[in-house]
Amino acid sequence: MDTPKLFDKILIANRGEVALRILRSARELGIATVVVYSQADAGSLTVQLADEAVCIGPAPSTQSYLAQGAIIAAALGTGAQAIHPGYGFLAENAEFADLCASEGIKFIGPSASAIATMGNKSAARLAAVEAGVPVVPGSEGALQSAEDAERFAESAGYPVLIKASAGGGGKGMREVRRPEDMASQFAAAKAEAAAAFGDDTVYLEKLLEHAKHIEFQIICDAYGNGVSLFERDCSTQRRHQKLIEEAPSAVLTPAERDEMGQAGLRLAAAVNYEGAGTVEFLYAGPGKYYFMEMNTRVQVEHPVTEAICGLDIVAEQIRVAAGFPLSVTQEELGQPSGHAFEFRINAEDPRADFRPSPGTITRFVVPGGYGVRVDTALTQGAQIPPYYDSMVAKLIAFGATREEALCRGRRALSEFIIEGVETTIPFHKKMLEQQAFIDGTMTTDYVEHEAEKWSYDA
Ligand code: MV4
Repeated sequence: MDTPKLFDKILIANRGEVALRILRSARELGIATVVVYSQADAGSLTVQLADEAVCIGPAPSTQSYLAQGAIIAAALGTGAQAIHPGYGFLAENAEFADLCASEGIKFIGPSASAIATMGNKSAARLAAVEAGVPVVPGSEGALQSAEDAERFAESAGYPVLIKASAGGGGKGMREVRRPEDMASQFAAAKAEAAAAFGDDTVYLEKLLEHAKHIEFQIICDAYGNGVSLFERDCSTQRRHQKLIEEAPSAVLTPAERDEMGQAGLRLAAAVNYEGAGTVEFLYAGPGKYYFMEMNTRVQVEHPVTEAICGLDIVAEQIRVAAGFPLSVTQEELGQPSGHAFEFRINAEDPRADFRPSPGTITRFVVPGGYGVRVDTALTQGAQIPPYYDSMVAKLIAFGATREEALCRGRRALSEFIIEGVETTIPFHKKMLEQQAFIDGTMTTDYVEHEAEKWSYDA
């Protein structure tokens, strides 16, 4: 192995808190930073802190953060040797990863082929089966007709889920609870997939109800080394939008943790995975875990994993992309240390069906103290534009035990002041009073079945 060398300069192809998060790790590694920004983000903190900033277009994402050509031109024009895509936008776009390679720019992430395989959910499922990773009982490959779907559902038993191969993250999923609904739901699912993804391929799985969403963070280098950075419980979701994540989960035993982590690493090895990735499982009780999807990007919720592992995941991504071996071995990681929660602070109004609440921040007081981290690019007076995702901050509360982390989370939320827009802070405060959350027995259907009825203090 030639002695690897870190990049001199990288371009960050993202915005908001994750762009600032990446910039901070790059700066600590002594790497110069270039950020691209849209006209709507001209006054952002990230633009102010970057070594160089290139305006790549007007506010709409298609004309800015998704504009592959403009981003490549900015990288070539500034001499950036690598691009970190963050999450969302182009982070899981195989075509962009290929374009970077063809332009001699290192894409900080896995290969285009690994991105493409995991982006096709039925191909990902097949890769999991071949890697000996348990999957939910499902149709083998895409379904050709409603009759195929009816035959599978009769054998597996209702309810079932129709899933779009090109979907993911809950997009293009339809529950079918009765045989008489299959034909119409099958046709609707295909039409929806064709319209949303340009690919009408669908497959079927037995619906697993009242399960937890437990995902494993893995990271692999270019030398065949891979480690599991343990799990995150992401079951507190609303309409497939995660709201609270925690690490480690409150339910896995060390044996399950090792077994599921190794399953995730087998899947990564099967696609020659390099970089950070997340393998999602549905967890229905001891020994009952099933592969759902693999995400080939750094995720919003990565800080809770950093807290329990003592590792900077973004710095590790940059180092691995530059040709360094992993900084840590599985033996050195041992078992998780402590417990962490992440509360997603979205500019949404929980009193009004979580509708977006853009506007100007007139007051902004962030919590602090031991075991508290706030990842945000917001400052007082900042504008929250309507063009992008509504998440404006992440509050991470860490403690030696789950109880300590929970208590610290309550205290930090009580200090967090954001005025000028509505936020999800009242939702988080209320969730931390719920016995199901306190007990760690939350499942993916809780929020929609319970929290929808909540009222909030004025
Ligand atoms: C499932 C499932 C239950 N049974 N598949 C949601 C998006 C992607 N991660 C896959 N997801 C699921 N797939 C089977 N066979 C439950 C989920 C799921 C979920 C479903 C409905 C509402 C919220 C959810 C949150 C996480 C996972």
